[in-house]
Amino acid sequence: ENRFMTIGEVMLRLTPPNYEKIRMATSFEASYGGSEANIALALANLGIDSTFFTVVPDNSLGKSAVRMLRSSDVHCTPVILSTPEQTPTHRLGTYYLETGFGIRASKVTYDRKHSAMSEFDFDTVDLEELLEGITWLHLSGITPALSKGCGELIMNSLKTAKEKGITVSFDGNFRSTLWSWEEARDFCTRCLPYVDVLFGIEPYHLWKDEADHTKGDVKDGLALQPGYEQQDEVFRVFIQRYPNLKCIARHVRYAHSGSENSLKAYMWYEGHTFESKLFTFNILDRVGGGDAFASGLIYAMMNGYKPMDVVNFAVASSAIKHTIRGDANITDEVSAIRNLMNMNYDIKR
Ligand code: KDG
Repeated sequence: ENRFMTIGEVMLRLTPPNYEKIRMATSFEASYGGSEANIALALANLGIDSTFFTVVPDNSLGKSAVRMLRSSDVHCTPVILSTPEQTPTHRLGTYYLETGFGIRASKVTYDRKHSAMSEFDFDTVDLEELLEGITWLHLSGITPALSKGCGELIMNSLKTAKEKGITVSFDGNFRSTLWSWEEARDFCTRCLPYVDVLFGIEPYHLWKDEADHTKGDVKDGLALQPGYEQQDEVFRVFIQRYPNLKCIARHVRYAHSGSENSLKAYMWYEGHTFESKLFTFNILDRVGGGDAFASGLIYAMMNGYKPMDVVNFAVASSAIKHTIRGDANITDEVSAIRNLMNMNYDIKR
């Protein structure tokens, strides 16, 4: 049986209602987010045995975050409720989200410094024990950006997971307000040899050496939208350098006017590059789209889907998430995603 685990920070998310800007807001809607927590939630909702490990303060905020995860059947028994002795600042990381509308982009403001997770001393955590019985571990580039201790936790988890023969997925998830791209690149380069399934290589400049092989992919530090040939070439460069990678997936957004968006994905798997269908939809809440893509892909791989179905299921999962308020794809019917995956979506012109 598949047993999934992920490690990361769960945060309180505060959003002004009705697409208001923060300056206008007289109230905030409270929910919870965090890339890894979103994935744990999505997989639990799809019926996967899913465990989340984090540190939250032992107060109402921390406990509410855990309660929210448990209400979707995420196992949170390894969660550490930290006391003021363990983490003196004793706080739950928070982020404010100004939800974009049409041409106005969403904006995230973090208030997460000195959170319980980032201050915790993980030397006391027995990773062998934590990962016992787990078959798939997912990690992301957000956690190591929080503190040195969190970086070591992620690196040690990767090593322990490999020793135990656990499948490891990793999402680069670059957050420019948490660390520099040089720091992110150095960390990701160290962790890639332990990774089986890689997401979030969009900021090609994270691995500029590799990007240089792919002529013209980077302009002013930004990745250009690739075509099939170009993406295939990028994947091959990665595979040559990190032959341990079994799957690399990248989802690409194409913005249209208004709130309409299209999404497709490319995936390297079993020696080939697969290109998904293009899905076009209106956006209600785009935060967590990448996490929904990752959780969809993990679900499909765990269930032995054929490669084209893996990539289409992953994009369908992300497309659905864009229509759901909140960070996570809480769709609890696999058939809803499968139906979308099988629909003949094409670009509207
Ligand atoms: O992918 C969605 C995340 O960005 C959101 O849940 C918040 O984890 C978060 C972060 O650190 O940005």
